[in-house]
Amino acid sequence: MSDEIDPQGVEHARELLSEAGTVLVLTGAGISADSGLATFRGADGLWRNYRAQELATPEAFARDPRLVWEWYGMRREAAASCEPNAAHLALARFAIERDGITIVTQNVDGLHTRAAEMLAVEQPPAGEGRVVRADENKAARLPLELHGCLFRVRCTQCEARYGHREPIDASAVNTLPTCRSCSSMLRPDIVWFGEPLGQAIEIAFSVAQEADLCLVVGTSAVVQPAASIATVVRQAGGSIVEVNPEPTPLTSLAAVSLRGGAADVVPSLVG
Ligand code: BV8
Ligand code: ZN
Repeated sequence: MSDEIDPQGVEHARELLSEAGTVLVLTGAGISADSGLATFRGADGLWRNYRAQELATPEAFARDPRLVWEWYGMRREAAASCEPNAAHLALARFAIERDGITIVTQNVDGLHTRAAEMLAVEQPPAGEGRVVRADENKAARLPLELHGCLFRVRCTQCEARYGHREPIDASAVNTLPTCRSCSSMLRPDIVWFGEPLGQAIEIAFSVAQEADLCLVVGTSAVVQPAASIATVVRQAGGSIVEVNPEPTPLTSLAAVSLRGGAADVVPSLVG
């Protein structure tokens, strides 16, 4: 752990985590910064160079699906070439090893899921001649992906929704991916601005009502309704532990706010 992270804060956060029966972990783009992915709103943020309103809305897709797919194609390539970092892995292990842990992410990069999958096949205990899948005993404990996933698509016309990892050819409208069932155009399975979040947010809010602690990692906490998950935990009597190099609107509500990078700090909290 680097020197500037407050050791007393880390100790306090560890105590709160060990006392908590149920923990909701809320993550944002900052947790993937240490894997090399750009965040959205920082100095080098993705949306400094691209105007979100031109790309991450249903109106933008209706106007220019090729341009929107081109942008998502680039982001898929960037995410696919990254690896989960120490924070993703520590959280995946935490969720597998302890009951009562729910990981809720705003990220669409799939790195929490990949971390869980990397831990899902474990070495057999000595003397046992078979591989134990973590999901056979307690968990593959996949995260709740509030804003969707870059590697899933859904149909613009029918109900079809499925995984899609193949490269996107966005050179022309007629090379964009089409639905297996009805041949209509597919779109990224991403929640764009102005769109509802679906069942994941309902589950997240009901977990938040019961959670003893919300561990918030790497989010600017400005996008709603996701940011309210932490305030719901607080209002229901739970506490907030925050990990972020910068202060956020949640900092004043947090019992502990640790200034540091996710990959440095998170393993020291949940390891
Ligand atoms: C809805 C997907 C209703 C696309 C994304 C005015 C006030 C309040 C709300 C609104 C408003 N106007 C409009 C709204 C609502 C709107 C909203 O919240 N807007 C905000 C911007 C004001 N919300 C919506 O539209 C939502 N839908 O409300 O629907 C409805 C109901 C019924 C029926 C119809 C409609 C939909 C929200 C969609 C969110 N989708 N994008 C894509 O990804 O391509 S949001 C986008 O921001 C990202 O996807 C990401 O998930 C999300 C959150 O960002 P963060 O993850 O926090 O990232 P950010 O860059 O901001 O911050 C990074 C942080 O990391 C920083 O704090 C930094 O310090 C830190 N960091 C950096 N390095 C590290 C680090 N931390 C740790 N370690 C490090 N190493
Ligand atoms: Zn279809």
